[in-house]
Amino acid sequence: KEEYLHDPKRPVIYELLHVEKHTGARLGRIYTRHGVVHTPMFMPVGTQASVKNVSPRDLDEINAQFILSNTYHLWVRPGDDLIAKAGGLHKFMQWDGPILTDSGGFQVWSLSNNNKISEEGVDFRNHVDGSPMFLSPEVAMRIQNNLGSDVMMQLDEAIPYFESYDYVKNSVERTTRWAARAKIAHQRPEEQALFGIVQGAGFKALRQLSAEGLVDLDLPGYAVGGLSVGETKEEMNRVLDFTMPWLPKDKPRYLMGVAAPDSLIDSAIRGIDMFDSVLPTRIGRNGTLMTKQGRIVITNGKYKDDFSLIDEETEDFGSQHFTKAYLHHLFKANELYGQNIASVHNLRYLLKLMEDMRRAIYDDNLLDFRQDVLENYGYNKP
Ligand code: PRF
Repeated sequence: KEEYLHDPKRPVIYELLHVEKHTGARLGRIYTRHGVVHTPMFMPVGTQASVKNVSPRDLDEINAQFILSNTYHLWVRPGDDLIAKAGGLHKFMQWDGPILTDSGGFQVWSLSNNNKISEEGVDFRNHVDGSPMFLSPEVAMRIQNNLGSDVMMQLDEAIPYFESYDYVKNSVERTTRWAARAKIAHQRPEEQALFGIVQGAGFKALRQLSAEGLVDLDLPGYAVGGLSVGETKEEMNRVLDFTMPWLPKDKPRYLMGVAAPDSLIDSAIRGIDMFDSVLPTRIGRNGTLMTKQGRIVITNGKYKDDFSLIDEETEDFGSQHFTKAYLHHLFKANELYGQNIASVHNLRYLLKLMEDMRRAIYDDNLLDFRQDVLENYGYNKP
């Protein structure tokens, strides 16, 4: 079916095509003003309006569909006004596919100093020049309206997983009030979709409270936040098991900050449609490659004279043209091109994993696919 779903009042439309027979995995499409994407899908991260070491042309070549960028970083530098003046983030960075921007809720906690949270918002000092800044649900919306992203995230408090019940409850209630304020502050609800973020750490009742509060706001999509922050994989699966039933079936669901191959599959099985993580580009620029046979650390001495291709099974340009010995040399000699080769390779590995996963959902054999990926990637091996 080729027809383009369009509704002038809704910037993002989710179309559910198929639910896998033996799991809850969903095959779907998300229609945005910058194109249609197939789900479940993975978004490469371009924190500062650049996917590190990867050009928009590389992204096209490896079939990246959707990328993520960061409100916090672009606000601190170069400033959302400057990007608005440039004609918006798509034009500024020359990526004309869909862009999702995270709200800053997570980055303020992980990067800045002297954070103080109140009902109004968060006071902090930024990580570039230490100057004081104040981020509120309204400010996060103004910035993202200026950036012009297709999907904007509400400002949330990303709570450490092991906080007390009382702390998490107060925080979740505040995050829901912040979502309501974000919805009111939104300047362009017909052009940019605002997603809510479900928090609640490992508490079943609080995940429910969070999801119900956000679903009442009738937002165009929902994320699950506060996971992949140090809890075990079993805990993450358990939280998804009791959180997903509260989310509407006709809206996209996004698990923030996850890219381990087993977690991508196990979360898709529980009904997640969207993922992002810096993992592939971060480990890539440090010389680690993701392959079907598991991780390769290319700086290891055993690759010094290994003249086999980087990865025969992944179709990015570098993997198909260069030898492991060559890439080993580039990293040893600090040649920056090596970082591009490894980052593009890792992204293509993950995008291919998602393509294969979509095929497995369509064919109703996702559990076999899971087994195959896990065994080959090296999970549960001694
Ligand atoms: N909230 C926001 N961004 C995030 C997270 C979150 O909880 C996470 C958690 N893994 C990653 N990025 N706003």
